[in-house]
Amino acid sequence: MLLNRRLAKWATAPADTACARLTKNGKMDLFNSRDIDFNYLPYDGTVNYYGLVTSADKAHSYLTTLLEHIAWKNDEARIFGKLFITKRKAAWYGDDAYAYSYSNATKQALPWTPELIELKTLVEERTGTTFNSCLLNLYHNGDEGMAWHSDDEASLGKNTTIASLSFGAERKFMFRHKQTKQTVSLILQSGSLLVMKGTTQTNWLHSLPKTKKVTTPRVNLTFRTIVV
Ligand SMILES: O=C(O)CCC(=O)C(=O)O
Ligand SMILES: [Mn+2]
Repeated sequence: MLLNRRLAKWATAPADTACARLTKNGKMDLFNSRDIDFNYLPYDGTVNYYGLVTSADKAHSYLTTLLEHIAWKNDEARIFGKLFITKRKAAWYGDDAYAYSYSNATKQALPWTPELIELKTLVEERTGTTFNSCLLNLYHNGDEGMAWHSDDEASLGKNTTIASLSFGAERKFMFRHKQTKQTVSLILQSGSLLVMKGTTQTNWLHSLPKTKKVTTPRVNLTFRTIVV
């Protein structure tokens, strides 16, 4: 039943169509266009997938620059009093030295790098939303992923909008409703943008499943707004 519903969802998801359009500054934009208003969640939240927002060449060069210039650190999480060090690496940047706490650990935001400012501007132009911080994750290969969680920390406020940009290996991304347990999956391409908003974080968990099929790195940036 769940599988059928999921397949039905895929069947109704809009396909990419190649086209040219003019951007705000008058440049021709040759990337794929899709119905960015399509909601991948059936209820209780909104997830829009914008498809590719950079060319493949640019996505590759952002991956290389971010791998080199970001202050990557292994994440620490305290679960039932026991300290776990993740294989995945993370970094936290923002307008101010915001403190961000999750999994019983606190991070102090670093000042934006030039490429992060560039990407923040791109994401803000595409989404029409402003952000003041960004959490970056580096998955070296498919052995690394992220467990089910929602980004519902008090510091993000209620009904927060999170914009997620991906570079590198294509990975499956999943949502699971907290009550009904219904799942929705999509593939995040290199250079793509996904937006989670409305009541998504209240009602749905999300995860990046591990996979033996992926042997190359992926960097993900989630632009966020800290409100307190
Ligand atoms: O890597 C991803 O696509 C998701 C990362 C994520 O969910 C998070 O940083 O909270
Ligand atoms: Mn998350």
